[in-house]
Amino acid sequence: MYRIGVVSLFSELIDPVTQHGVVGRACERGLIEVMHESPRAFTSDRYRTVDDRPYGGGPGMVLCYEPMRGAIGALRQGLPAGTRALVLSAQGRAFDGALAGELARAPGLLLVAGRYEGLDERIIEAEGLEEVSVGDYVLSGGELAAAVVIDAVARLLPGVLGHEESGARDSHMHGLLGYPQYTRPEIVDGMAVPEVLLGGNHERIRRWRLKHALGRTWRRRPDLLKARVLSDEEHELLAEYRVEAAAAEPGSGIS
Ligand code: 9D3
Repeated sequence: MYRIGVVSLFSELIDPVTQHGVVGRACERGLIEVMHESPRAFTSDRYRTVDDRPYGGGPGMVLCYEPMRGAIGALRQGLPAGTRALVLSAQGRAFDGALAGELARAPGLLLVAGRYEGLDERIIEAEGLEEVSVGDYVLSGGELAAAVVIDAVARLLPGVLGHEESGARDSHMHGLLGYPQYTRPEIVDGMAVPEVLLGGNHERIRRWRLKHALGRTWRRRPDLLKARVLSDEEHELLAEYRVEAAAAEPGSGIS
């Protein structure tokens, strides 16, 4: 059982990922347990105050140290030794597949989601929280980012994906964007499905899909392609894609 603890003020924003689809089933089957604690439960004043004004002035509010310490401490009780402890933060290192893999290999995971302008820096230090961001855009808090991390990590845990969805199937597509997908009807609004996908030639289909996965990655995410070694076949298929793309380009002389 992989245990995940989440500290947040708005657990309703994280629940959907644990209640539906692949991760929902993994929770039902007891492969994953997600526990939640609110810093609000670790306040003692009559207004249950969790935030206060930033020292030094400026806009917004900061989450107070003590309620966060209480919520983190309570969750740590139920998490195994060696649990990775993250705070979702716009200032963090970028979350990616490699980090998802590391987290899936850890014995457990603690996720702290901030709100307002963030946490008192001392809780990050004292708890040894690793700061992780899910992208270069501004969110209203860490909850949706925590949901992203839970979903990406859960998919990598043993038994969570059936062999139908398992990554092993597309191992040759590793590090590439997905290829185009089609389903019935065969023609819709005058648009046909690529002919190769209709025949049963699995080798031709495999090469077509690999070519288009390479082509899309080359066009949209050249950074991913640079980070990946291409096989001889992949070089050949990408060259083919580029020739065909150039021929299809307006101004290529082909009407
Ligand atoms: C506009 C406020 N910013 C001042 C420069 C700082 C800031 C504070 C709090 C920016 C974002 C947030 C709330 N965001 C998150 O908690 C967050 C986040 C994000 O905004 N983008 C990408 N990943 C993440 S993970 C957590």
